[in-house]
Amino acid sequence: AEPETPQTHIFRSKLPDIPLPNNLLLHTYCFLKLPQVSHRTCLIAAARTYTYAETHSASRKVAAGMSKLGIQKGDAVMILLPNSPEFVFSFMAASMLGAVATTANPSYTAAEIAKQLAASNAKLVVTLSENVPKLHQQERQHFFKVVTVDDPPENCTRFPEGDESGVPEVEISAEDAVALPFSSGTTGLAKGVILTHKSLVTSVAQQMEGENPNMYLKEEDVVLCVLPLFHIFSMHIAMMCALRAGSAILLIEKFEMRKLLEAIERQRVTVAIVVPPLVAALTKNSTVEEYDLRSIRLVISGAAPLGQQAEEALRKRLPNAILGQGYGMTEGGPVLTMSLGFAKYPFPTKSGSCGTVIRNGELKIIDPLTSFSLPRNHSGEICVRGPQIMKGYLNDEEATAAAIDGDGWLHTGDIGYVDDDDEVFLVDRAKELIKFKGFQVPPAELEDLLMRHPSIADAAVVPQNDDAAGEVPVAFVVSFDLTEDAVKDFIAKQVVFYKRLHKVYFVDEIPKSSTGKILRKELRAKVGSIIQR
Ligand code: 4UV
Repeated sequence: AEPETPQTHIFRSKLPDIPLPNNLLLHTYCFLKLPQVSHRTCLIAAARTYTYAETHSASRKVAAGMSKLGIQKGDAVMILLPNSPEFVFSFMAASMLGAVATTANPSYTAAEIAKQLAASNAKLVVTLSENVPKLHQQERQHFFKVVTVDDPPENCTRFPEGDESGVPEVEISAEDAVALPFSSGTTGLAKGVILTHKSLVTSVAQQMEGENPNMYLKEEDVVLCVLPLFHIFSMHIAMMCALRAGSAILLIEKFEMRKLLEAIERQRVTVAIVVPPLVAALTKNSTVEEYDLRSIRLVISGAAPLGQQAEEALRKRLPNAILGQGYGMTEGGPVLTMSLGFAKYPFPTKSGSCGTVIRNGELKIIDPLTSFSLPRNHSGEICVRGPQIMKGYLNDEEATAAAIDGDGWLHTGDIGYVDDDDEVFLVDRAKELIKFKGFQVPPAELEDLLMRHPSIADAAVVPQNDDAAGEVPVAFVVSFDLTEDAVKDFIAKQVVFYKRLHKVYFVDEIPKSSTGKILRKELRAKVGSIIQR
């Protein structure tokens, strides 16, 4: 790496640094406003709403119940739930016990869940009864308990609720892990990302604190939580930031356009957290015109590139809303840059920008070949540093060292530049990762599955551009006797819907470098996949 000198080009927020309350524990910090907002609405779900006092108390009861089930400091608890009050209670309960919440997609297949259960060594799974069969099919690699938030099937217990006085006194350090989402990062299989109390409190504080908060949420706000809470984008803004602000959180369990629009209108949503395909749906779907969406004042898009057309179309549809992007990465704790258009005293921003680096953080752009930092308006790999980034990958020192260099910079694998106004623009993704509607699809995972097929000699998976999903995975396969459908079915049986292959190209060989690395750029060029613009 480049030795840091005064010539190193380091970019910072336009907002001044602030003292960070990152000695606090995550649950304490998220409920910091409890005395002022105890009677205000906190969670709005289909079945009922919860005030802040009720949410806090329910989280404590669940903590007491989990403790009774044997959960202790350092234990991992898998939350395998759709957006629901119980997701929030379980997450906060784990934090209160010094335990670690590992969140997973309830639509995962049994095999996908088994991998994360084993890697995280989870001692407890909180889920719905409909998911229980997926937990038992697999040969268990270790012992874990299962609780369901609905009527429990045989051999399971009901979602634990103890007496609030049963929350044990635990000594927890801000440096202890509190969340363990999984991400493949720049390469390889999904890995547990260790996020500590300190990293998450820092990241929320970078948005919410200061005289001019970067993302200004108010107690009167109703924040739309339709993106799944198991993914870091929703978990961070729709749960943690919204709680810290004392806003109401509208929990949508399942995306259905009409129901969503009805809910936005009825609950008078003011802040919408979205991914680009949802922006596209909101602009293209004519049913939208039947609803009054004028309550929305902020639209925050993230997790995948937002096309200029979609952005402009949404501006037309919601002329009173401020529209902008956040750019995050699970390993980044998660926010790397955020639109300053969301600030209490907003700055002007440009269309297509992903925002400006978070305050109390540093960003540099490095030349991918030389690693030297680049000045404004030059594209290179985005690197970010600050107390918010992950502690590392669970049980994987090598991958951690590859992601965070000796000077503490997290290498994102994203290519972009910083313009004259400190705004960050993404132009490409150099890493392997494929994003289907913002969901992670790690090519290495699909390649690993393909290679297990006895008739597949070699395989490579790359993204192909797709109007609806942004990107979809497609495979190059070396095989003499398989059909495209056979390969597609083989994968479809083993993975969640968004990891399914959309196309299989049969080839004589997979292009590789002299060191045996798949030449992904070459394959991406073949399918015409250029990330954006
Ligand atoms: O690890 P991950 O799945 O993480 C995310 C997180 C997005 C967040 C989180 C918190 C926020 O406050 C917020 O605004 C956004 O997606 O995937 C990380 C990769 O997704 C791509 C980029 O390649 C990251 O390395 N990505 C994330 N945001 C954007 C994006 C964006 N705004 N535009 C283009 N690509």
